[in-house]
Amino acid sequence: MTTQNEALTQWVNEVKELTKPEKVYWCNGSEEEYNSLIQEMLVSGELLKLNQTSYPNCYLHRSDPTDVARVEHLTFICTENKEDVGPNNHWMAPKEAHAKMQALFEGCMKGRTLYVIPYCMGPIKSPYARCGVEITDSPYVVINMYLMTRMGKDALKRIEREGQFVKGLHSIGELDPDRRFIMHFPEELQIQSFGSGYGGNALLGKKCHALRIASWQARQEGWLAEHMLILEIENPEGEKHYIAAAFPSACGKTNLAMLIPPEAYKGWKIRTIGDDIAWLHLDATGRLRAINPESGYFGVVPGTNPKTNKNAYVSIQHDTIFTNVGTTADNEPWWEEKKSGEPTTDWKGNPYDPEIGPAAHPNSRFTVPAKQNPCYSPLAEDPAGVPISAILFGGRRRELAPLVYQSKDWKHGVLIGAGCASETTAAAAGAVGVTRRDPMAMKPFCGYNFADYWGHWLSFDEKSDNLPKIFHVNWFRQDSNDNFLWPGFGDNLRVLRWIIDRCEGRVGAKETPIGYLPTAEDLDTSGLDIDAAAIDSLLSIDNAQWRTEFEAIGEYFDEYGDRLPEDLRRQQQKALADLD
Ligand code: SAT
Ligand code: MN
Repeated sequence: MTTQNEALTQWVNEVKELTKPEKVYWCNGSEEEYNSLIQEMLVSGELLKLNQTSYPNCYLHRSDPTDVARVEHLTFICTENKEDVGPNNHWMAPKEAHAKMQALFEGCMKGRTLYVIPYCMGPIKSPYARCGVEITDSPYVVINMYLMTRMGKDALKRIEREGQFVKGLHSIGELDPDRRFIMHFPEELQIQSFGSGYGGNALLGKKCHALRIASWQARQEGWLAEHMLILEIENPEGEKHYIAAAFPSACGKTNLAMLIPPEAYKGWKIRTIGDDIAWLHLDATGRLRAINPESGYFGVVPGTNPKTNKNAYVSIQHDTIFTNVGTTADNEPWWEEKKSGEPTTDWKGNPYDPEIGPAAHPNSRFTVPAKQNPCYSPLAEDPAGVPISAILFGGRRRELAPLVYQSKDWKHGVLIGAGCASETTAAAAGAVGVTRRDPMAMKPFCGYNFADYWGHWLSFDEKSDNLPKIFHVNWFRQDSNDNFLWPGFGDNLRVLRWIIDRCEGRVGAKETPIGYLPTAEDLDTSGLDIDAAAIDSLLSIDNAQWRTEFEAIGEYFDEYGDRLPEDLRRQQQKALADLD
């Protein structure tokens, strides 16, 4: 396969000159191609066969132990003007970044195959979908891109028709943490990633393209590229709603998107449109419509079991790539909280010893085609996307944030999103469990200055009077003994029910200084083993704590100086005044 597109041909030739691969291979995206890459990787040892009787077509990849998560401190946005990336990003001048990357890429593919992967983010016929081409020397990247994106022939055809595509250049280099950079050039629609083979650092269609570059384009073109799951909720009467929810990495987006209704909710159905990224566009009626740019899930493995997420558990019984899990004596994949089997080997390939650490890395992942999900919604293929009724923001907060509250209006909702904070997780290298600001769950992913981003969000208020309602949820409240107050998982449907009832104006709420909260009667807790005191903590607010919070949010906004939208500052000051 080659191409009619001159810009693409020229770029591939330039990269070939620079990186000096032994071979160049154009991916067509066929199943045969996928299977033959798997065979090659089994021979080279990059993949290990798992038990083919109990886990047919499942394979294990062990990363370099120093390369198991995103590296935010090595991720840069490179624009002419430093102010354009804001204090929320690391910046490097494009010239300097190009020189640095040029030196790293020089000859880096000697003896290796250069793979050209044309891909499409979003349903191939969707006007909202966007294409890119990733060049990589990692067959692991190719097989993951096959599962996560629409890649190959059809994507290339679309690129040839449209002429425009995002250029992503990736090499695993020597996997040296000191020679590792993830660079984004939004003004040139380019991504360059060197020195990591791991997920978000290497599968360039995902965070690099579909969030960092796309968020930049979305601002220019009037849409939104967000770190959100998309789910369909159908009540027993057959009424359907679509909800988009932004939570940081490893905070339960996949679990919520695949929720199984509890016993008491017979007749309710949840279907998944997406579990990580949403692209949102206003339609002719002023509704926000969402597509999922991805076609697979790259989900956190530990904690997945038939109780917490049966749909994910079932999805990963076959045709799945596991990265950095442990294994059992009969070579099945094993992870913490799997609730069956015993590990014998850990994620590094050493004999399992609980004294040394967990069997599976806390950020170990499965890669699986979305269609293997028993509750996959065929609407994930709809070129027009789905109309969103409610947007949820949230994160992990052991204190402060109640179970759920609704914003007073759109602009107040933008304040709620912008003020979000969450405890850090193993999805990124660095300390875990530290509370940090993570506006709209986009701290690691917004490709430009958050001040401009919030301004962009605020601007939708003028563009439509048919926007989704905005809510904040927190499944992670704990008591003083570190016990979770809310059961979570399937029972989160009780909260979603209140949310859609609010959208339809058929359930009550009490007005508080931070927004609308359900009363104990408004939220269905029937049949739950939860005492009145816990419900009270989940559904009430402490004014003094919230005053401290909004002061802290104000200080955080100060970092954005003059660029902070006045409207957002007004919202923050009003929120503070409302608490007096
Ligand atoms: O590695 S990824 O960035 O794809 C996973 C995540 O952090 O959300
Ligand atoms: Mn994510």
